[in-house]
Amino acid sequence: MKELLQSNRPLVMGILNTTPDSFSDGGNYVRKDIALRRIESMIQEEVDIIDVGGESTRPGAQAVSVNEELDRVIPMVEAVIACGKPVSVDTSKATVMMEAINAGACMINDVRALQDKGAIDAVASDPNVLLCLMHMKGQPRTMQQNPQYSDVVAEVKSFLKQRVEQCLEAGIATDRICLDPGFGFGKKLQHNCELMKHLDSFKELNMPLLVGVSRKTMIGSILDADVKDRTNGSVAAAMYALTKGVKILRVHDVKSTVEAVKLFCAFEQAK
Ligand code: 7PJ
Repeated sequence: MKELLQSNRPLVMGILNTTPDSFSDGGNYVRKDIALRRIESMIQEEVDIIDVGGESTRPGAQAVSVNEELDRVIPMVEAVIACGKPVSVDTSKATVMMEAINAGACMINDVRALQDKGAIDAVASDPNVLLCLMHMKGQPRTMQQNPQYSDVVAEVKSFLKQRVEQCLEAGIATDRICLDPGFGFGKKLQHNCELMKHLDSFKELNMPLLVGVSRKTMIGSILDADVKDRTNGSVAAAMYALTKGVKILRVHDVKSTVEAVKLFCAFEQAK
């Protein structure tokens, strides 16, 4: 799957959330049924990779147990693989990483950048699995309580650089890693905007960039728009990120984003 990161066009990563708060009604069967339909529709919309998450990392979210997360995530990993699509797993727990890799996940996407116990070793154990290291300041429950930076771009970059060094020391090859500044994770609007404007400076880290701004508060704040009215803003922000050299877009609205990426590529490929 390493060729995925070497792709010469931008990739669209579709979000598959399996946390109960994202499905308002019903028991397990209904939730799984909805999730399976969502997988199928994303594939029809030409998604490149599906990111399965079982732990809510939104501001204020509570922790989930390993078993609960496994129960949510693994069946979905299996379902995506059965459809023949690459799957990544959004987790910070070493056990979930191991089980996801065993089930065939080709990428681990960790908002805690493999800082939890055993996480680096879990990813290092399979030489083919890809990895996304994301920056977060603080912990989800409290990270939005007045985060402060003297230079947000420098601080995020320096954190990611350190995490990359740890990964390389553990034997993870550079061509397996992509980096993410972590929009909204311990950042105020001004920090998010500054990171967005200076995304091109992350090129100095020599790794593909993944960006997730889809439907986030930063979009809502700028547009004064509810979550359900943030699609256009999310796509616009994603296109701005592409002009800064971003490789992977983590999004809810797959169809709109795939269409926008096609236009972006057509213009970029012109003489
Ligand atoms: C991100 C993520 C992100 C990466 C979430 C949400 C919150 N993983 N997981 N980057 N965000 N790599 O989607 O609103 O920005 S969960």
